[in-house]
Amino acid sequence: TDLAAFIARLPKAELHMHIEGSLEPELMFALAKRNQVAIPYDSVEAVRAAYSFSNLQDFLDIYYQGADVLRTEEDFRDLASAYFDRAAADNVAHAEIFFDPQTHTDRGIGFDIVMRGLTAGMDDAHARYGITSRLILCFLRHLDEEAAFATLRMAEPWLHRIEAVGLDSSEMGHPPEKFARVFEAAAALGLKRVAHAGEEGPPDYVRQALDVLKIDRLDHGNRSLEDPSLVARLAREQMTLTVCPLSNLKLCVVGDMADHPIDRMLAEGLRVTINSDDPAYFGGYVNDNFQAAAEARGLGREALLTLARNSFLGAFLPQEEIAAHL
Ligand code: ES4
Ligand code: ZN
Repeated sequence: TDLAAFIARLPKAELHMHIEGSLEPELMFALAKRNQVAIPYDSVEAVRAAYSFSNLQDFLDIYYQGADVLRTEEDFRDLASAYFDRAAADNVAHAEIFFDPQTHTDRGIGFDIVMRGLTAGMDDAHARYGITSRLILCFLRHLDEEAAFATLRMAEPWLHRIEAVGLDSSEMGHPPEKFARVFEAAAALGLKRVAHAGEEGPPDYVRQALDVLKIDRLDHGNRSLEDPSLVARLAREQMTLTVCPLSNLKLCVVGDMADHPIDRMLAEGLRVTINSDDPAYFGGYVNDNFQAAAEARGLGREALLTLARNSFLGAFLPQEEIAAHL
């Protein structure tokens, strides 16, 4: 249709995408074979059939298991390259990619293996497609502060290739303040800061992310809408929210796409963006997320253009590079 063509042609930045969540079942099978790793599925169809979740934790259990096929530098490079092929097809000009080093180092895969593979894929994508990208190192919030500090120490030789730190995994019971000192140390190393907050957690977790972690960008943030004074603050500060419509549907953050608050967020003056989160698990890449939200909420070209412009305004790029995309 007309709108689908408009979405496809819009240049966009993707600001919320977990690289381990872009592992498609076909690549999972290929890597399982290459590395002789057993997986608990006998077909690509069986893998897809297992992707039925009713909350964040159900998803995370399957997602961490899928990542077990990632073993070598080549695996991480292939994973990143597969994502960038899809991103290029969706007219993504810039991507800021989350990775979860603890998911790998806790299995005995070296931090350097992960970094060498992912950065090789990023450099290939720049050469092939002109896509620029950055890495955001996420701490797993269900693990403790000391484990996060150990991960930050492993990152120190790689700071020239890491733009920011983030916080992901199980939100409930793991408030942002648990990582206050880690984020303070990351800031002292010159890293920007983001955090998942208000996906399942309450508005108070969003306030903690702002006030204690001093975040530069808010991942999800949906439940901020329950607190009018918080919404007013996010709008006043022009905080970028990285919203993920298909993720919200699959993880039951919204009951139906028809109830997604994306247009309400725009109407409140929030700087919202649309992103794919874990595209291999949630049923689509960034254009699919634009399309699903646009159809369900009747977004027109003006709203879609605002969402795409917001993605560049919220990017961790120098002002002149941002201006060149607007
Ligand atoms: C995630 Cl959707 C989501 N939330 C929290 N942590 C995550 N890790 C990967 N996807
Ligand atoms: Zn996420």
